[in-house]
Order: sequence, then C-alpha cells, then structure tokens
Amino acid sequence: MSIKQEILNKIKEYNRIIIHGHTRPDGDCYGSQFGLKEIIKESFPNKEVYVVGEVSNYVSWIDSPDNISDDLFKGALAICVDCGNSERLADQRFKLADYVIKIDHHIPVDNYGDLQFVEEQKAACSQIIFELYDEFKDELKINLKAATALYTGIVTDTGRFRFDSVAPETFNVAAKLLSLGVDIADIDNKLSVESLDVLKFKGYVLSKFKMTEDGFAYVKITKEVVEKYGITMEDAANQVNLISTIPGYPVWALIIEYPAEIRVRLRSRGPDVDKLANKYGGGGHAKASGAKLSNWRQLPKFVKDANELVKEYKQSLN
Ligand SMILES: [Mn+2]
Repeated sequence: MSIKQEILNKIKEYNRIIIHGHTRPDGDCYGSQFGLKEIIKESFPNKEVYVVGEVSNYVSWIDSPDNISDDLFKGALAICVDCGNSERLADQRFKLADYVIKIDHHIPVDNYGDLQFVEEQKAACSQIIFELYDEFKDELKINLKAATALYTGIVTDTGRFRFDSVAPETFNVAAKLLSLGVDIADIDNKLSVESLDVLKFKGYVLSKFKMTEDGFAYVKITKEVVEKYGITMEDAANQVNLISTIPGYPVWALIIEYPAEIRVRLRSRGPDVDKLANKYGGGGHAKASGAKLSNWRQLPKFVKDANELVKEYKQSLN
C-alpha cells in the first residue's frame, strides 16, 4: 500500500482530525493546514477537523486557528504539516493524539510521527497536499477556499514561482488550482500589501547590511530596531531577500533578536546552508534554512563560519 493510501485510510478511520503547523507559520504552513482542513471537511462533512497553532498576520485572510481543549486530542488523528522537526511544531499537544502523521517537504531533522510522508524535492507542502487530493479525487472533494489556501502556499514558498524548487508539476498543480477558480491577482495583491513602517524598515536594512571578505552578506536586527520601526517580527524577518541580489555574495542572512533568542534566516543561491544551520540549532532546506544564536556574542563566529562556507564553495568552483 502506498503512503498516500495509508494517509487516506487514516483520515477515513478517525472522526476527529487535528492539523498542526510550525511556529511563526508562513503562507505554506497556513496553506497546507487550511487547505487540508477544507478538503477533509468538504469530503467528510461529519468529521470534526481543527487547525491548531499560531496566528499569522501575513496570511491572516486565509483563516485562523482553533482554540481547542486538551481532551479533544484523545483518540484523535494529528496531521503535522510543513514542519521537519517536532520541537518546531507550534502546538506540542500532537503528542496526546492517538496517531500522528507528518506530511512535509523539509529535510527531516527528526523522524517524528507514526507515519511520515516527506517529499523534499517538492516546492511547497501545499503542493503535496494538493497532489494527495488529486490522487484520490474520486473519493475526495475540494472547494475554492482550499484551492485558494493551497495556491497561496505554493506562491509564497516558491517566491512567486522563482525558486529552483519549482518543477513542471508545480505549474501543473497551480494550473489545476486556477481551474478551480482561484483568483491569483487578488492573492498577489493581498501578499503585496506593505505598510509605510515596513517600507521605512526596508530602508534600514538596505543601509545597514554588512558584507564579509569572501561573500556573505548579512544584516543584524536588534529588538530595539524592530520596536523603533513599530513592525512585527514576522514583517522584519521577511525582509531577508532584500540583500539577495549582490554579485559575488551567494549566501545572505537576516539575524533578528526575538524575546527569547536570536534567530538567523539564512539563504543561498550557491552552497547548501542547511549543515551550517544544523550547527547552530536549526535546519530547513538546502538553500533556505533557519538557525539560532543564544546571544549577540555568538554572531562573529557565525559570520566567520558562513564566510568560510562561501570561501570553500568558491574554491570548489575553480
Ligand atoms: Mn513550506
């Protein structure tokens, strides 16, 4: 039996299904969570389906998570989407569920869950969710809300179809979502809205970033800076690609101070950066990873390691 068939069987088996996502959910996390919720509800109207986790301001127009009590997890099926490591799951009560399924496209950090369906080559977890629906479309139903959520997940995780994770199937899925009535211009408008405060913050990033000798570009964002500009951490962290275009600087990062820790958003169009992220308590994709620093004193070491990574990469090209 294929893993997809096993997933469908588990969905059929359980009357209560709780869908989990990662902390600081992005478009693909929300897209996968709410896309899957709508598909299950549309297909099996008698099932109870919940989405749990944190709120995302960026894609709040998709839907918002449910607040549910602990006892609902008992006897439930938990489906965790778009999350490669269990500690990054926003609601740790998946542990209380009867059975746990992981559906993801990140490089696995730990193999949590009773059943794991991971397709690392897929551009978005939302793409995997749609393909799951598509494989069983004789038995499953979809609606416009699900299609809109899934399309948003694909469009955000691919940088609007620009990353090299985009494959012919990504466009096939997008085409099918479009035929379901998704309003791509409306989604693009919603994703493009930018406040004056964010615009001013972009000016800060562009004037303050630093560059190392061998080709690592980075910007340090303290909590005072985020407060000064009056923007959310999410809005601040989303500006990482402002410094993505400099010739000779194939690796870049935005390093931002959260209340409890300093988080590194690490990106590359050259060497794989996930191993470097692993070294600093993080992980993710080969070209897009996250890491952590316990304090700003760790920054010079991180910058040195990133610089070294680029140096070795450039040497390997010669
Ligand atoms: Mn994703």
